[in-house]
Amino acid sequence: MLRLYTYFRSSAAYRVRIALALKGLAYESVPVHLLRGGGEQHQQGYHAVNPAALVPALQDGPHTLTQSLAIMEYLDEAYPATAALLPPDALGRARVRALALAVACDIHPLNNLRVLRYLNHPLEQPEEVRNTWARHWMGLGLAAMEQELARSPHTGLCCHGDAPTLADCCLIPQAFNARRFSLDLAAWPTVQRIVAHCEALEPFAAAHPARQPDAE
Ligand SMILES: N[C@@H](CCC(=O)N[C@@H](CS)C(=O)NCC(=O)O)C(=O)O
Repeated sequence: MLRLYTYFRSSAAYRVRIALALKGLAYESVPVHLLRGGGEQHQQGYHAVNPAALVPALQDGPHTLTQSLAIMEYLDEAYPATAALLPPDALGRARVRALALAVACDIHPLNNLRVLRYLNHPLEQPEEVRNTWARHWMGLGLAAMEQELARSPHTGLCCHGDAPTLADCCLIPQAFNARRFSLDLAAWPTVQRIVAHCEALEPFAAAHPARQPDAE
């Protein structure tokens, strides 16, 4: 049995929820509320699951996995009978990983909850500065992704070809975050087109924050 420690609005958990849905894998959701009572991710019980105090974490039987990209690649390798999240060729896999990492390493960490909170306290930056920071780093990263997606013949209905890959698992949650910070995706038409296409697919819709058992 797969068990996912998740928070409805966490974009890193959202990535894994999409991957699980694309692969048709059933799982139990264990919500970890990132805000309530100072954040359940900081409680000892959760530290035993993930010492980094971050979601997601995935348990597969006795094994606990962390880091959304490592989890998604594990699912792809451990459950090969269902939809592949990486292309069959080495160059294709490198491109998909590069797009996924552009989100997971270059965009998302600068806008994570604990980073934005640190701007508020102890750095004492007002809400407005914090939001400008978030929009700046998201915009810079999405602009770079737009250029890569628009120029490559490998871009299809999805980031790489017409079937969803790890890159789409990362891009769609990041687009959700961008909208939360009032960034208009129209500035990046290829990104916007791919996001619209994927969001209309049932596995992506099922993984959406609003459809989660802990949604508020
Ligand atoms: N690199 C990690 C990032 C995980 C991460 O940053 N998760 C966020 C939610 S999207 C979190 O748990 N934040 C809690 C906090 O900032 O205290 C991954 O891809 O799994």
